Amino acid sequence: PFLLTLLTHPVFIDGSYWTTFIDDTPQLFQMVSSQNRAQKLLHYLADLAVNGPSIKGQIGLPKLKSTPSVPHLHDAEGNIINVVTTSPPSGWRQVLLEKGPAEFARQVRQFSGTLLMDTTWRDAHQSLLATRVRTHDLATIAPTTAHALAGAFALECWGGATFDVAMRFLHEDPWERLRKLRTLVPNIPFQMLLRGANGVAYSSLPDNAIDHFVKQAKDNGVDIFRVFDALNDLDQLKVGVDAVKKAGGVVEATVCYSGDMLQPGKKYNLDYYLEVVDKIVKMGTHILGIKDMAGTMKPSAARLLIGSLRTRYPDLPIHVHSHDSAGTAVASMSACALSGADVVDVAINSMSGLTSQASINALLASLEGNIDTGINIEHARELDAYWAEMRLLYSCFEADLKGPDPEVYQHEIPGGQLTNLLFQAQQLGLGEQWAETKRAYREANYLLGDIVKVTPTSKVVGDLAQFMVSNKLTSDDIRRLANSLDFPDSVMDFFEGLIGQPYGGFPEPLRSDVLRNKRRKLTCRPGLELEAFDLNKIREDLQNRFGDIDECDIASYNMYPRVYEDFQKVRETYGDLSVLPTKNFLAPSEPDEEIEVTIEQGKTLIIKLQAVGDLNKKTGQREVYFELNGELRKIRVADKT
Ligand code: 3PY
Ligand code: ZN
Repeated sequence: PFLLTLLTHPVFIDGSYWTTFIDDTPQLFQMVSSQNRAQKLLHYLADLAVNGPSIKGQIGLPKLKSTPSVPHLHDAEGNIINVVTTSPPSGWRQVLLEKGPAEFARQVRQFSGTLLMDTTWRDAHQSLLATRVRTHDLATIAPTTAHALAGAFALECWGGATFDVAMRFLHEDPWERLRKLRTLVPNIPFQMLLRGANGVAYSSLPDNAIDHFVKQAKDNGVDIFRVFDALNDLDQLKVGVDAVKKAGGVVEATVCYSGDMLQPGKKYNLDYYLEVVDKIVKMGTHILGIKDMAGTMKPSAARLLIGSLRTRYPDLPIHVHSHDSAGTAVASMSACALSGADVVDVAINSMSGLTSQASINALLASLEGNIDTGINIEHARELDAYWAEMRLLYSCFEADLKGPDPEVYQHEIPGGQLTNLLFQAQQLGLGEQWAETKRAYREANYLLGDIVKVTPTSKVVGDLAQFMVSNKLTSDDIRRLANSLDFPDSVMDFFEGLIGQPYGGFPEPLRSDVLRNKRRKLTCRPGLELEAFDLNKIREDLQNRFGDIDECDIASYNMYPRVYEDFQKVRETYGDLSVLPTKNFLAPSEPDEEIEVTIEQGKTLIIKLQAVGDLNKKTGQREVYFELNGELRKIRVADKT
């Protein structure tokens, strides 16, 4: 019918289409492109109907069968706030936009209470749901969040693993996510997690690629950059810090907190942290970040560390991050707030606890009467109804973790990795080996010299632990046989120095035995050895291969060349999948279920799966029948089951 419309259009008949057709009748070309987009989406839905879920790491189907509903917020009189037609109250972002990073940081320090950062859109789902929360679900709750958390210091919504996972598994453009959320949340600063000289990748990139990436992040909506290095290697950290300074962002240079500093003989003790922070302050930062990625900062350690830093640096804003793996995050964040921290991290209740952050309402309850946070307690509670349903929608990515892990003070596995390793053990049916994996992780850490563990060093320790478990090797075996074993690549990279220099140096003779004559021993930061990327050439290559690309595509390609190429291929085949409701992205639709898909503002498709045809034994294909806006469509897909 569409072709017919086109050919019988008057401009075709009178021949004037040569010169003015596109200009005069853009609606027809929009029709071509939306028909095309609809067709591609039907292909995805047909494939899902025939072959079932294909998202890696997905086990089974979502527990929620409907679309989560958006809760209402109420004002002090009990009236519903219309979050779409009412602008959200102005927030800390307005201070930042009007006054700039330095004055923003000064005012954060001057705030009489303790501010909160909500991690629900990044670390919470990275830690609990394998980073699988999609833009669709973030955008749906964004206008409500802009109202409910208007007083928050920031929303952590980007960086860390979200960048890789968005493209690799969700087939979404992380930059589009950032821009979309930015337009919906004009009042709360956005924070991202930047892995220093690695950007959002797992190893060093040339410095010019980091500068280019950070500039795009800033220009597309990130305000505050939490920059860390996985070994607290300050040369590595400085690459990220300098990039943020150049881009004009708020710098939150961060020291990673490792293990329980109160245990006697710990390598990472108060003196260590004070020394690192002194150097970070000299480097220059708007805000100091303390990042407790395994949740091993006990309340008493929090009092000692934050109290000491507060005394030493009365004017420096301090922002603390932790995980609830040991079950103490609320107590620890509360101790930080009472010891003078300016900002602490929390997550919306249904996305908090376990390996995620402290629950926002639990922390608000603990601080009540003592410390102001600028957050409306009722609004935070009302917002939770959405995430309670959302958690069920993503249930197929959850590890079956039942409660706090008191062993975290021994194994020190970071939050996100803990659930990841447990999930893997459960899927392999090796649940009973879980205790052994944790023991091996602890041993692997000490073999490597008791290193700071967070992406990417946590992968080194995890890989060595799994290598030990699967080959039944003890620490003594590793030391004894090091010069004849084939270690995982990540372990080789670590010992070569490709991840940076650990505090106290590499363990010897293990390093020499592992490396033998296979790898060098780097003594400088790896980025110094990398040749700068030729961004003009990359731009030209990508344009030739993929057509319409922008600076953000270049930045994506620089971080993850293979993942970006695959992402482009999926886009070519299925179009923009981020528009599909999550239930229909993850699970085959029910017969006659009506799927409403808004492919652009004002353009909504109503799709109904009608039937899946019999297998054609000759072609190995099935025909899948849909109704698309009332018209019958037939899609043929290969049956791969
Ligand atoms: C990451 O690097 O992705 C982290 O979340 C570290 O905590
Ligand atoms: Zn974290």
